[in-house]
Amino acid sequence: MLHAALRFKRPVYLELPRDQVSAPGIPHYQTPRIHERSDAKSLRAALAEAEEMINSARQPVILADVEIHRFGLQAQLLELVKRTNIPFVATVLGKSVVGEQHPLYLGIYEGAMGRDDVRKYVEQSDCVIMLGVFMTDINLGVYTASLDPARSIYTTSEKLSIRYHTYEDVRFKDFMRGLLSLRFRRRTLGRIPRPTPIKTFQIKNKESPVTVKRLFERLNSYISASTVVVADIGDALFGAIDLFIRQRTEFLGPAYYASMGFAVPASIGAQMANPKLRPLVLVGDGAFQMTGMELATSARYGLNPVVIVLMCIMGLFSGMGHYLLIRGHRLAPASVLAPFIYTEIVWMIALGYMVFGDVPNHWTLAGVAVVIASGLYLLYRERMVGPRRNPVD
Ligand SMILES: Cc1ncc(C[n+]2csc(CCOP(=O)(O)OP(=O)(O)O)c2C)c(N)n1
Repeated sequence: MLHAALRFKRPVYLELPRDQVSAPGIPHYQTPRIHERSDAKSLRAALAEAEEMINSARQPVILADVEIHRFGLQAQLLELVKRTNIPFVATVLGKSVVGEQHPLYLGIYEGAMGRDDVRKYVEQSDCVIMLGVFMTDINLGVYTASLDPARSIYTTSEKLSIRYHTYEDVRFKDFMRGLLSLRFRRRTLGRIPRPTPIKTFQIKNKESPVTVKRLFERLNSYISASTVVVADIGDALFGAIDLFIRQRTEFLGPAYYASMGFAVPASIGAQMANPKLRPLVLVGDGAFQMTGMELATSARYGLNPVVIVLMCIMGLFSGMGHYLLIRGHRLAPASVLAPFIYTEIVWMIALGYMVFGDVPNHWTLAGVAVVIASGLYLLYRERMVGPRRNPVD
């Protein structure tokens, strides 16, 4: 397990069987050095194919992801970019792999969910050099990315393939270092897509409403080289993609597991790890309800994250709603409460109309019909089955 954690630079679960808790351990146990060296011939062949493919490409592009952070290969990435003049993009998970003001940085590639100019550049490339990329749904724009293996070099801690050739036993680090030993032609670049430059935020009209767009524009001018942005899942993460990260590895987001409730606790770890950075936490009201209490830990350790809760009023109301629901279940059995819960349908439609001017469309009405029909079916079925003998069931 520990070896896997070190080898792949990923979290692992350690489960200790109860009867092993007091068993004597093995002091200074060293894991066997398995799989640590690359197969020299395989590495050489892979590098030769990579060199030929990159040199003959018309428009190569580098796609850098999280394993560049995890294996500490940022310097190698920058060196490769410098020597070859090949522009690069990052994924959401790899955001801030290097400072986002690099002149050859195009932005975040996330299929149809990202900027169109970046998408076109990457998808029209005849050689996408994918370095440490996790090909997952969220990371690649919820199934909208289109990366053709026939035009890719794909290397991670687990696998290396170039076009349709797979090279066994080549370590990610060795391949990355090997790339720097190759002879690449330095290319002259035409026009490349660039992120919109950061503007100083100006309040045009004091009366203009706060919008998500303006909030993120404002945050962009607030962020400095000593800010670490920690985003939770939802609007917080997707909005934060356009934030300009000044230094490397100063953006943290759960773009792999998409786990809600990440940002507030992660900010504690981030600031503990690097006390020079002040976390800017972006979190939705839902995720904040799960983890807002962690701010007590931040306060206890004297940390000073700036926390922005998106849609906090909704959070407050839904928190109160949940609380009242719990109170209700303490006072009466669920079967008694069920009819009252159904009245929510009427209340919500009425409130929706009065507050937002919403009239339920046919989808909403169809959904309501499904919910009511399911409830009636359950009622009918329970009556047919009769009371259960064992109430615990
Ligand atoms: C631990 C966990 N539970 C549930 C989900 C499913 N999920 C993804 S986004 C989301 C809602 C998040 O709400 P909020 O934090 O308010 O952010 P918003 O989407 O409104 O921006 C849920 C429930 C999840 N990703 N992780």
